[in-house]
Amino acid sequence: MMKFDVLTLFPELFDAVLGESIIGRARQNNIIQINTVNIRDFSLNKHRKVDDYPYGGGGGMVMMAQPICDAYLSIAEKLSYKPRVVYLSPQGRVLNQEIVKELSTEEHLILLCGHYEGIDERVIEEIVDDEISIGDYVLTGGELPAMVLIDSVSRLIPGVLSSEESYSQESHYEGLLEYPQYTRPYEFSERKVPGVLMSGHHENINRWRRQQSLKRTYLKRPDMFERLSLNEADRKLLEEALKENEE
Ligand code: 21W
Repeated sequence: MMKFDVLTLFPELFDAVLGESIIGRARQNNIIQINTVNIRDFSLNKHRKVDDYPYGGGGGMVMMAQPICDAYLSIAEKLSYKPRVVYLSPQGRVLNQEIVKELSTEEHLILLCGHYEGIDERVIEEIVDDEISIGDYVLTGGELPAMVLIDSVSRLIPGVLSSEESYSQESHYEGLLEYPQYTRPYEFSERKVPGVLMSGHHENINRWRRQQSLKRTYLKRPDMFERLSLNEADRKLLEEALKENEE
């Protein structure tokens, strides 16, 4: 079973998102365990204060080292091994599927969520092994990024996805975008389902889907396309698709 412990000031946010659907089911089946630790419970202050003014002045507040480190120790002191501590931070390496895969090989992750103000740098020096961002835009805290990380890592844990659900694993893996999908009715708002999908000819269907994936990646995600090295067959498929586009 893979374990996640989350150090946060907002533990209530997690159950709302990670208690439902695929992740909720995986938790019920004991395939993953997600535990939140409220950093505020480790405040030594009678008002449960966990932040203070920054040395050197300037605006905002900084999360104090002591409550965070004590929250961490409340987990770590029970263990005979040292779990990897990931700090969700705008300064981290930007999360991608390769990093997700790497994290999914860990037995136990401790995720530290900071807040707008940021945390005392000595916490990072003392307990953090890895800093991860989810992209170059500004959020109000590390909670949503932690949930993104848990969701993306969990779906790679064997048993989390059903065999049908893991079927749709392949495409982003290979560095290609998904092909377009359709379900009933055959005609919606005067738009019909592509004929090949109605043909029952599975070789043609697979060829068409591959072609659509290549075309979409080329047109919508040139950055992803650049990293591909296409074989002869795929090059021909794409060329054919782009010709049709010109007509
Ligand atoms: C936003 C924290 C801005 C800190 C001087 C020094 C975690 C995040 C976050 C946040 C600041 C991630 C300051 C993508 C994100 C996160 C909140 C800057 C002010 N002044 N991935 N420090 N985007 N964001 N602190 O925002 O915690 S992963």
